[in-house]
Amino acid sequence: MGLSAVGPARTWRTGDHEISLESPVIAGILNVTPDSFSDGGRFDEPRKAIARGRQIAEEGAAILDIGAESTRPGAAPVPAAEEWARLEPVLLGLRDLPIPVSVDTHKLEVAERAVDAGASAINDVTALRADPALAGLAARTGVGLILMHMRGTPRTMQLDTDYGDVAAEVRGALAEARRAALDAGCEPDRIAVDPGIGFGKSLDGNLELLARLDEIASLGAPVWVGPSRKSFLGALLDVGPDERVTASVAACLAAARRGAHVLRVHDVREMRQALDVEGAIEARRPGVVHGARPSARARAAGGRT
Ligand code: HH2
Repeated sequence: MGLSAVGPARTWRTGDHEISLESPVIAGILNVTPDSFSDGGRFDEPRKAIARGRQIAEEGAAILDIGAESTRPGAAPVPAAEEWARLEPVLLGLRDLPIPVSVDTHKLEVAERAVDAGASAINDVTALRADPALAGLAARTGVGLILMHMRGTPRTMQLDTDYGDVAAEVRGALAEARRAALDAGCEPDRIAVDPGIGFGKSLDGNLELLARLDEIASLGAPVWVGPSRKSFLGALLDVGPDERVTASVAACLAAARRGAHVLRVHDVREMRQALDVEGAIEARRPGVVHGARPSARARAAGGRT
């Protein structure tokens, strides 16, 4: 099976943007935190964060996902004022970015300010458990909403990672959260779901969720997935976060084959190259009319590079 999205969702609307999901797209991660598990402290100066945000767009991401509070296992919560102080200069500095910006927050106050400052989507890792009013904000403003599954909070989530049937349980919880967003008035094609790789799951649970992603995609919503550099890859390969780039790309390709539409990654350039190669191969399968999105370089060189 190739990498054309297998889930029924075909577009995801976020604010004024409409993103085609005919083939998988990339959400590039920008953490403006001192303590994120992979890029903590690298972009916590606004100037550096703005430069990295622009680079992420140039490298081929369809969305920029900015976070100002780490959600790594055991992370301490950040007060809203502090979270907003980290986000504001970066959002304002990236107002003219050609791609939509999502903000990774579960706090209504931060989300409202982010939308006022130009964010097109809210990425809620609590799937409305922290503040159900986020759904009302998304409905009123038309921003996209990402509902991610997590058990408990970042402080407690790894204490209990046993599930009877992990894919069925996560699917059920996401279906419920999506229903709540619809009831609050959100339009169906603005609500994405995400199984929350690494959020209250064991190594086996993460692998099973990725293997059974088509069951999440059968909800009919755009599916985000974020295995990038996470510790289950380290557990498989016994390597630290900086050495998990190839593993992250492999996990994302496997997820895309099973219906993931939006791949949330730190390493945008590497992911883009992998998708471009897969897409070029896929386009040459007999009977496939869509799929290949030639790279910018190939387009500029008339496909002769
Ligand atoms: N993972 C992280 C944070 N936000 N959002 C979605 N939708 N899906 C994810 O898998 C996801 C997420 C954790 O990764 P990262 O942002 O790199 O680290 P940290 O939380 O330490 O800043």
